[in-house]
Amino acid sequence: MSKSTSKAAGSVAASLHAAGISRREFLGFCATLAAAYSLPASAAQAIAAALEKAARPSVIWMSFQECTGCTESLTRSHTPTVEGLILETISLDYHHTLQAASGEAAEKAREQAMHDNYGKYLLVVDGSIPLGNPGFSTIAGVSNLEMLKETAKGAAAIIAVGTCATYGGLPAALPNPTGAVGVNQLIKDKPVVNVPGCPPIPVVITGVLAHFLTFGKLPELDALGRPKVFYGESIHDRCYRRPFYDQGKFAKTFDDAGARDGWCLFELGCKGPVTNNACATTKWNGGVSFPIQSGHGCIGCSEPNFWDAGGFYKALSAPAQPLKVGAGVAAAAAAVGVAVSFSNRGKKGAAKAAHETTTLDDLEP
Ligand code: FSX
Repeated sequence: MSKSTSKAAGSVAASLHAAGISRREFLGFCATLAAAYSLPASAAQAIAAALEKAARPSVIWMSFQECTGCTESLTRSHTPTVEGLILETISLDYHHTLQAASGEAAEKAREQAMHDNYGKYLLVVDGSIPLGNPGFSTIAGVSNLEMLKETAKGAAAIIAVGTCATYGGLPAALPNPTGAVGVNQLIKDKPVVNVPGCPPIPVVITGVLAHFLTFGKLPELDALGRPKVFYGESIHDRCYRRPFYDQGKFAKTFDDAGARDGWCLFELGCKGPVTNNACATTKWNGGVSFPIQSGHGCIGCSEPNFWDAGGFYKALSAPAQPLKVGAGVAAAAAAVGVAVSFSNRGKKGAAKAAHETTTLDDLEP
């Protein structure tokens, strides 16, 4: 957490310098950001210049009904990280889990940050808000709903982090005993960015913050309020096992020969085809791996109502028929692996035509 407790102070450049970040590392991050946002490579220099001049914005982070997985994801990924750098470049003025202050001192820090940065601070929320009873979840004796409304008033924008804050998440699983809802079901007069995932990918959270730092505005959102740059494609679209799906090669158990050879996990319940997220591209733990790469299907944790959308090990509707792929193509696909998964995006139309359309509605409750 930033040492600053009440005011956004200093520039991003000063903070990075103090953190011992080399120019080369910094430019590398800017190039990654430019690529993520589909900007030309030359934009990296402009991003670097903007970040170097940017004032550190005040960020107030509120945690409601959640498991702390979102904060764990962000802070325990790897150190030092670009994620960590971004945390160092903001003035994180309030965060229950990370701040040293407690009790009245903690609440005073929140009030001070709100007062000093009224209309300019970013509000990050993780966890859902219970509407069933104000006493279900409180902080310093204040209900989550009241605290959200009070803190949202002076926010420039709100970032809802995690599936709980975006759609209600696990606390909203049937029968939703606390009446849990997400932020954008309550706050209608402020821009709200949804960053779903249970938990979300660290670099996606920090990527949204970096976008705000760099461009002074929030990224382009899709119909569900998610940044298109990270949620624009399904995991299936970018999955390295995709060539095997297109060849109709599916693992039947988690330890059969197909599974060991990296065949598609669709029949074992993988929800990659109906889940929009960046796991297959940014991956986790510094780009080391992601669930499908470690042998488990995607559970669709960044989609609304994923917990009630059917069994994690129950397959989506099966392909009507495998794509007709010749032996030569199959051999090439096996040989070139990841590269083919990208080229296969061009076959998406054919794949769609040959397979039943699958949606979360296809899952039996
Ligand atoms: Fe929810 Fe996050 Fe899942 Fe947990 O804060 S998105 S239960 S990882 O912790 O809110």
